Amino acid sequence: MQAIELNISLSDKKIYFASDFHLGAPNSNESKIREQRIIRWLDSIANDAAAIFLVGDIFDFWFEYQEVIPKGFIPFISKISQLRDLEIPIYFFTGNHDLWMKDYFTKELGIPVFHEPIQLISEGKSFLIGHGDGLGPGDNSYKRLKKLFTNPFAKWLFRWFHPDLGIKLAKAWSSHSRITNIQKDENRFLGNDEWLWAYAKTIESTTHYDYYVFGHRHLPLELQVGSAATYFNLGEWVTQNTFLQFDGERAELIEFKK
Ligand SMILES: [Mn+2]
Repeated sequence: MQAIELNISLSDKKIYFASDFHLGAPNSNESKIREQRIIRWLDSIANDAAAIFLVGDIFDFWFEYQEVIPKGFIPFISKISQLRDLEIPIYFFTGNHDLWMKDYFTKELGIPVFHEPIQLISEGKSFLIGHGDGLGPGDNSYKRLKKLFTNPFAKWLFRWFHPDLGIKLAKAWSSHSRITNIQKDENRFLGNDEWLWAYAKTIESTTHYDYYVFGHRHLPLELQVGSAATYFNLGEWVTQNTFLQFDGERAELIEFKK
């Protein structure tokens, strides 16, 4: 596990976390409405954001070719660029939908892109932050798929499809995934079958973190891990619009309502 220590101190500022925007899904019109909501959220936190962590599945599909990136998302990327101009640190994580992100945002906007969970220390509190795909028990069909998705030969092969074809294929695949057709019963708390909660408990048995922050599950969760730690799931922005804020003392899941 990659562990990077980011020392961010807070005075009257906050650290913000959100994930699973799935920009681009399920279609351009619905995505654009969501994109504007995300921009309103980013505007609302710009004044007091010490850092913003976007914890994976930002895009429903993203692939960086040598010279080409997918079309779209100009309003979102422009807003992110404005926040970087204000010198707000922004960190991207890849999720299972945008794991082919490379260094485009790093080179253009100075945004680190993490492919694995990282450690964050702020105001004496420790965080383990990651998208969460493939962690913990279960998620076996995805774990098999991830082997293919990250296989160098498969990526090389995909890259040589014309992007119009490759992206079309990818969008067709992505439309089968659960975010675009959220079922009510997928939004139930699964108790001991919550894989990321189980993962957090396993880590906590050897290494203590105050907060475990994951996405991927698409269900906002705040669960105790042992006696001294908390697992937060960030939810998603198709129907729930939830984010986590940390003010130096407490971490709180909040629904964005504007
Ligand atoms: Mn997702």
